Amino acid sequence: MAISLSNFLLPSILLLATGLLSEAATVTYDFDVSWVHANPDGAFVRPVIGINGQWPIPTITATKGDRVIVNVKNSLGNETTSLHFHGLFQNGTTHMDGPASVTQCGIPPGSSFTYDFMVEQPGTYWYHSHTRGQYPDGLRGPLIIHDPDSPYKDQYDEEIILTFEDWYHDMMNNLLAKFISLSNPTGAEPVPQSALWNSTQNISIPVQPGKTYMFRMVNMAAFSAPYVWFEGHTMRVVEVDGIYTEPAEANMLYMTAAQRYSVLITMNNDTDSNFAFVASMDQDLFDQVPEGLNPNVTGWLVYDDKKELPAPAFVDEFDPFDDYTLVPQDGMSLLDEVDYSITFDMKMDNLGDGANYAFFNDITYVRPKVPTLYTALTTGSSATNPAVYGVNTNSFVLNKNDVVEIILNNDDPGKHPFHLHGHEFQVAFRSDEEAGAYVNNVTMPQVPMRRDTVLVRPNGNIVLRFRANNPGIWLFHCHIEWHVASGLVATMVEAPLDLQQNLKVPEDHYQACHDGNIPIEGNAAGNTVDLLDLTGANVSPDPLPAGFTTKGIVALVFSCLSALLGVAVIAWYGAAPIGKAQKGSS
Ligand SMILES: *[C@@H]1O[C@H](CO)[C@@H](O)[C@H](O)[C@H]1NC(C)=O
Ligand SMILES: *[C@@H]1O[C@H](CO)[C@@H](O)[C@H](O)[C@H]1NC(C)=O
Ligand SMILES: *[C@@H]1O[C@H](CO)[C@@H](O)[C@H](O)[C@H]1NC(C)=O
Ligand SMILES: *[C@@H]1O[C@H](CO)[C@@H](O)[C@H](O)[C@H]1NC(C)=O
Ligand SMILES: *[C@@H]1O[C@H](CO)[C@@H](O)[C@H](O)[C@H]1NC(C)=O
Ligand SMILES: *[C@@H]1O[C@H](CO)[C@@H](O)[C@H](O)[C@H]1NC(C)=O
Ligand SMILES: *[C@@H]1O[C@H](CO)[C@@H](O)[C@H](O)[C@H]1NC(C)=O
Ligand SMILES: [Cu+2]
Repeated sequence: MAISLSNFLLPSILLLATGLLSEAATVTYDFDVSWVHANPDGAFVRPVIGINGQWPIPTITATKGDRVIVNVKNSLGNETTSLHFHGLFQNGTTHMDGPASVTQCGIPPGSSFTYDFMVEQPGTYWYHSHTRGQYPDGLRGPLIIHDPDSPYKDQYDEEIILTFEDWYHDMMNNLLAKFISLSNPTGAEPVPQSALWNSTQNISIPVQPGKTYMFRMVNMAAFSAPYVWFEGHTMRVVEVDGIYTEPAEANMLYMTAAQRYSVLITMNNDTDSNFAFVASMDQDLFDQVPEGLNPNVTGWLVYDDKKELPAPAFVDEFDPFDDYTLVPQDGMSLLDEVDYSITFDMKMDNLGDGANYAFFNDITYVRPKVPTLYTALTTGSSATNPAVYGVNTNSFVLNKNDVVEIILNNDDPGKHPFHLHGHEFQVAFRSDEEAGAYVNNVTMPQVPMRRDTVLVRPNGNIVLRFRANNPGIWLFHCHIEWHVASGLVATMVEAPLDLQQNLKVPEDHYQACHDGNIPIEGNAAGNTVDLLDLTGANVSPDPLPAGFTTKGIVALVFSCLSALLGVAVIAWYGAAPIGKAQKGSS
């Protein structure tokens, strides 16, 4: 057990003695993760990842101040797994954050692993697999932290959880293999077959006239961002990503993958009709819209179950609420003295294997041999040198309590939702699309919106700020699962020496590494002697051979398909050895 009983009881008793402890409880979940079958869109039965034989998987619920324990047994048989509790700071427990190869080893089939942490943040969260490309196969569910002191608790009668998902008929493993391959040089992402509300379609929510409901909406999609609206009703936004906001009226929201909104909706006073609510997937994200795709999923607010469920009216123009205008209810002002500024220029491009990858500053993420946290814990004073984590983890070392700024220039015509683990950030600036790189002459809001996942617009930029007040290893990444797989990930190594002093990793975490044959000491390559020798580290494929361009690859692939240029293909393979060869790097 991570926290020994006496360690845990002592502070509790102290709190009790000072009369501060009201009802802090320990909430325990036993999760046996295994394959089950499901058909959420009514069109196709497929294997999905369930918990305790069930799918959809359970909601994790706790109250602010509780301790949460999740005992995971991996019964998948053929895949490793891990769980991330999206949006929770894991303050003091970075080893419970979940990303495999970052803060833990993936849990191999047959192994068990305990997550054990305190929840101090009220709000709407979710949990999902953080092992390569796995959550869209079904391992994703809501996580709700109740707040006895909510500023809005007197303003609604009931709360309703509403999750959005995009749904693929094929399994992620197959889709990933096709996505990152020579035959997909443009990096076109697989398009889902359907959209779901609450892991199904056509849901009815019985409502009572005059009552106010708080809808906790979570976008658990792999890729998609829906426009969301309730016909005949107005939403009042009161929480984004766990941050209470000043109430803001909205008729339509745009929710990127991983974002959450709590909205208050007051029902009409009569029961004359029922009302549709709709999520319509933003088709700008799709390179090619397959014929027959229905991007919409509908549900109904049902005032009278004897009356019809009306089809939603078509909306011709999407004009969603701009989250950049939200004001946190606590009034926290802009962090205006920046200690450390990081600029990320992000782009998508091909590497020598012909596949398409995503880059921050020309680096595409490749997971290290040793989980980054274990490198931080075992490299002594060298832990403050980003080199020990390996080039392809794209690591940045942050000093404790510095104000950190991330400037992200999106040199790509796509929209991307960026997420930082371990923190919420201020969105100090967000440009319009096509604004190009950030220029330091803008006016920033005095009280900026805070959240943990934010959209950057096509060829636009964002500026995010946070205080490095949470020692740990925290990923910064695009929350489109395809782009995680193609490398749009960087690593924040926050106060590593502090971790060496204070963090105790429980034995079952190392056991998972042992079971999976993964080294737990030394630099990213597992070298415990010469910490700056990264020979053998995992690295990305070589760059394209000189003279090849994306266009060239497209032409080449087209030629392959028409089977005319077999000779050129052989030359191609000869010119560029395929695969993530493990070779020395500095
Ligand atoms: C929801 O309703 C639509 C329209 O009637 C139908 O095509 C679809 O199959 C339904 N979905 C499910 C899961 O039953
Ligand atoms: C793992 O097992 C599931 C369920 O039997 C199967 O559908 C899936 O294809 C398997 N995955 C791999 C990578 O073999
Ligand atoms: C949606 O699913 C959650 C659990 O995931 C459940 O608590 C909630 O009641 C469902 N909402 C509706 C409207 O059915
Ligand atoms: C419902 O009735 C209440 C009380 O009379 C009133 O304040 C409210 O505006 C009405 N709501 C609507 C949507 O008409
Ligand atoms: C989905 O909804 C949008 C917005 O109302 C509409 O324009 C579109 O035609 C709908 N698509 C389908 C297949 O119903
Ligand atoms: C900021 O600088 C850019 C590029 O130099 C310029 O186009 C823009 O007008 C400037 N904006 C303001 C508010 O000065
Ligand atoms: C983490 O806890 C420390 C000590 O209580 C506190 O100073 C810091 O603000 C917390 N960080 C976050 C992100 O909540
Ligand atoms: Cu992305």
